[in-house]
Amino acid sequence: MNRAKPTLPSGLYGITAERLSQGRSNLEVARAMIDGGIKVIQYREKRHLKSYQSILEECRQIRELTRNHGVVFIVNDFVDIAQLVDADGVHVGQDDLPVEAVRRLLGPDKLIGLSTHSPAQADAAATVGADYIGVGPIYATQTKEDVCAPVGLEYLDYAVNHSDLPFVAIGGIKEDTITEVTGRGAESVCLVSEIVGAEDIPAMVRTLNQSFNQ
Ligand code: 3NM
Repeated sequence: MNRAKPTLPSGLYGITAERLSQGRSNLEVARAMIDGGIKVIQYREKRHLKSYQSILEECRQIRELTRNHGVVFIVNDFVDIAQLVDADGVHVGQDDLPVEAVRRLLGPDKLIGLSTHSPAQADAAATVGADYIGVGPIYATQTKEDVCAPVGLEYLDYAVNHSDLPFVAIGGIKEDTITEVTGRGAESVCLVSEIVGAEDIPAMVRTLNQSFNQ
């Protein structure tokens, strides 16, 4: 088994969000995203919405699926679950466990992503040892409960020109706006509700992925 540290794949970055998934399970959504050709999936659920045991079981199944398809698997926030299922990495927010602490738990060979919302946070992320950053929210979003006001395309421009780390643009991006984001130089883009809520997820992923070639 290849245990080398993965890098952030370019292209679309998928995140689970069961309450927006039109009755489909996270596993079904993950499978559909992979059918569409997605190369990285983050498991993201709030703990109060399901038991920790069922979160572990879902992550175990998605880990197996992603491994079988060579897809990078990241767990949002739950470092213990990421370790238990041997995920490729963990994504944390500014108020979650600090990156240094997550690194101590995961070791050097796992990916650590950090959400950032300003140029200062982007600059700090490299010094604390994050492997990649989230840059957002680019536009207004209802998907993340406690997120700050949109940072707009200005922060994206900063990341394109100055980020020392690979980054994924996120927040309120839709099918009709993704080219504004890719056109400015974002090589990795995350759309949550637009993908998990799509009637035909593989078709949506294929359509969105074409934006990177325009
Ligand atoms: N993180 P949608 S915005 C999970 O800005 C997440 O850090 C954000 O969902 C950030 O594509 C966000 O449905 C939700 O707007 C993005």
